[in-house]
Amino acid sequence: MAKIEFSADFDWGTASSGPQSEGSADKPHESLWEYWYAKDPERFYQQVGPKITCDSYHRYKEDVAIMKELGLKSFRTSIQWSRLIKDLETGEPDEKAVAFYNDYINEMIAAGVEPVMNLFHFDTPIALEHEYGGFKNKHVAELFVKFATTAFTLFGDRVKRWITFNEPVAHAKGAYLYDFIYPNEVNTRSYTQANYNILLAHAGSVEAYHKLNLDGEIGIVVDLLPPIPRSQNSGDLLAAEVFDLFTNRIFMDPCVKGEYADQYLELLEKHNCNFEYTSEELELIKNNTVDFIGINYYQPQRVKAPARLPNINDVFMPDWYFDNYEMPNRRMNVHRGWEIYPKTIYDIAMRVKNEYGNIKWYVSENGMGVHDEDRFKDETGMICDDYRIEFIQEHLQWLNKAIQEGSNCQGYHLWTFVDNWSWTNAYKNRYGYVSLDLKTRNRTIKKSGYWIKEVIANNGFEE
Ligand code: BGP
Repeated sequence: MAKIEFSADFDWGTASSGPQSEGSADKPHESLWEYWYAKDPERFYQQVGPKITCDSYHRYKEDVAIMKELGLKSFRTSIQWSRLIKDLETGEPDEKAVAFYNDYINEMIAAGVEPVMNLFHFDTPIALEHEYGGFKNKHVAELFVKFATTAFTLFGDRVKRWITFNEPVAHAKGAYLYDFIYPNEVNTRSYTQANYNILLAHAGSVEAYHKLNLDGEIGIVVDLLPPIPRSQNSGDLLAAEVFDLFTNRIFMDPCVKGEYADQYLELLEKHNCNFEYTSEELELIKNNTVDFIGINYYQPQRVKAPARLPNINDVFMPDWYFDNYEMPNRRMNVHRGWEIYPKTIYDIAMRVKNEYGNIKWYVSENGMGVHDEDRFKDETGMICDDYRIEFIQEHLQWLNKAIQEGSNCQGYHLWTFVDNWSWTNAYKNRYGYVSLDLKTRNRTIKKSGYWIKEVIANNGFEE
């Protein structure tokens, strides 16, 4: 047996988000999710919405105590725009929210858990979606920078790691391209413009943060997914290239290198779906690259050339160029319907090293969602999630290999800490090191929680 060893300062943590863990108590505004659930509960698993979630708004002290017990070094959650900001136009904060986030952050710091604060986890205040069309409108990007500046000013003396957006592409895809997030539009122009405006909001926030001269760093979390083509045929290779442009390089290139890939801009031009921009905005993007990157990884993206060629009258969609490839005999997590393929985490790590200047990065999400985990309880009531331990172990082995080969990866955050509410899937898939009882909202550490405690204490594990 060989030891898979990580450095003593490797950042072992977990990730969640405000809208999935806090609950709605005391919020001055409704988020997109609260509004959408009230309007259309049928779209949510078992018709369960975000009103209570983990109730961390009231129970965060219990969460932090368990983090401390497990030895977890950091925790990413998000500050909800719709909670922190009372006046969305000026960025003036809500007093109750300021007190809550102050206490939450102070509690983490006192427990030796570094707070990693994200500013957007798919949760636009609904008023901004209705009034302006959300991120399709540049004014919303300006309002986001005001919100971010308020957060930096209030908490930047203690929060040393900031994230502007979590998976911006996923949000824009869901809301404006593929109809899985309210307002459920299907429009490639809306998609490219929203992505661009989010990039402006991001770059403006990076600029604002750096101007404040605080002692800390700022980055973004993306789901960088190197696509795996079905074959080396030209159609399959083109599928992979275009997928890569529209989902990975669309944020990685401007956020790390300061500009879009030419191929991406050429494709938009060719299909007449370019976004509106100015040269000053492009300067802002160029001058405000990130200090680090967070990368979420769950499953690989296999692609193939599309089966059907578009009709000349069709409106352009990026997937004119690619279809998902469901490779026969893939190893699956049947609960979530996602493939399990740990090697991709190594490919991601080496891509960051080779194509993105070996920028500092960390695994900001990775995890395994499973149904009905109560089935796996032992006589003490602990959920024995050996499948999760195996899943994490395999990913860590590949990650460790990449670190040995020079990739600048600084940490690993599991999705998630306590089982939380997951958008339209509500509580269907459980991901945590800690389980959540939906009746009492009580927390119980799972076997994987005790396992990671050992890993952290030993800086690794035996293979
Ligand atoms: C990521 C999101 C998280 C979380 C996770 C698990 O993409 O950043 O918010 O939800 O996926 O996915 P799901 O909840 O859909 O099972």
